[in-house]
Amino acid sequence: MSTQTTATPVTVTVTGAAGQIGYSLLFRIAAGEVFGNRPVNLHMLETANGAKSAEGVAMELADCAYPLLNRVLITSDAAEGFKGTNAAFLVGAKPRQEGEERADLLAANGRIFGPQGEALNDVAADDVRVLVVGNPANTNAGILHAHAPRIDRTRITALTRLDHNRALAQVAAKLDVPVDDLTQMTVWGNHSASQFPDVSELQLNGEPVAEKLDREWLTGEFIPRVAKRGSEIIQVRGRSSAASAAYAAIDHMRDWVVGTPDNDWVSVALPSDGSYGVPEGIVSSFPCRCVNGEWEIVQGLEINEFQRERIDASVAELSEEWAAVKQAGLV
Ligand code: NAX
Repeated sequence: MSTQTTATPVTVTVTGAAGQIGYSLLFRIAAGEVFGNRPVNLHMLETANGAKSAEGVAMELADCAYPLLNRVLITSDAAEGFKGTNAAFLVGAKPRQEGEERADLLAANGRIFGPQGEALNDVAADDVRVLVVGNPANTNAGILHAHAPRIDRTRITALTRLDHNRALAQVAAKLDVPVDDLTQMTVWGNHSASQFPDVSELQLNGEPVAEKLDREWLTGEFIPRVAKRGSEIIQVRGRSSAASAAYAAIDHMRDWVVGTPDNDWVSVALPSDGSYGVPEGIVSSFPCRCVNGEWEIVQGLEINEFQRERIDASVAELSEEWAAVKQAGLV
């Protein structure tokens, strides 16, 4: 990296900055965990109600005296928050209320992500990288994509890295091996209970490992445990995953900036180009490599009947969400 590049500040926007994921995420971004030595201009985009709390977080950021933290902006105006942004973490979303239908949730989020997509389209930097964390993350990213035609398909992504990390951790514990020795995990589909964490291509120190994992454990424990881990955390912790979600978001964005290792890939949700039978435009999780700053879906993997069934089930759920969004006139 040249001195010039190192000295140019990167503008990072975090929506939902006053929330619990934001509270873990902002400090790590300011510490240089995503962009290395580049100074950071941090834009905290919150609702009017969340702005005061965001100010408190900004005070704590100041108190850390981060050498790389160049400037902090707090705003409720999307056009201001996304102005010149190089990396946008879209964490703020409308949570599901008790008794609320999924269609209502989709509609409420459509009203957030449509205008945010338009603002990103108008004012973000040309090289913007967008990561949607707020749920329903895949479909929110789809709404954003529909409202931001200037931004390339592969630059609008949703977070399934937490599911990917959870899957790696479960297998590492089962085999009693360091998590770092495992490569080529894949999560397909939606960031929801229908997701398919897939060990078919998983390797342990470069050797296939799927046959060491019995089918009963995979279908009876591993897949449901990873897919429902979010609910398990809520049950035990009393609140939803926050630090692990922030950590995964950092992983996702850092890999996008520095690239993935040659012998590995990660799980990324992005608008489909038709790969693996996922209808074009549906935002699904795929195995992806980052090459020269661009996500590429890993091609040529053989998909057996067991995998096909599970990928199709999750993609069917995504297609239903997308149909509901269209029916509500949100795209
Ligand atoms: P919190 O409720 O703690 O924080 C959300 C924040 O977003 C609040 O401060 C709120 O004021 C703000 N907000 C709401 N609408 C906004 C808007 N239009 N513009 C800017 N800010 C807005 O939630 P938190 O625990 O931080 O979770 C945030 C989102 O992440 C939720 O939608 C949650 O479901 C989702 N998650 C996604 C995960 C993933 O892997 N994709 C895992 C963790 C998490 O469940």
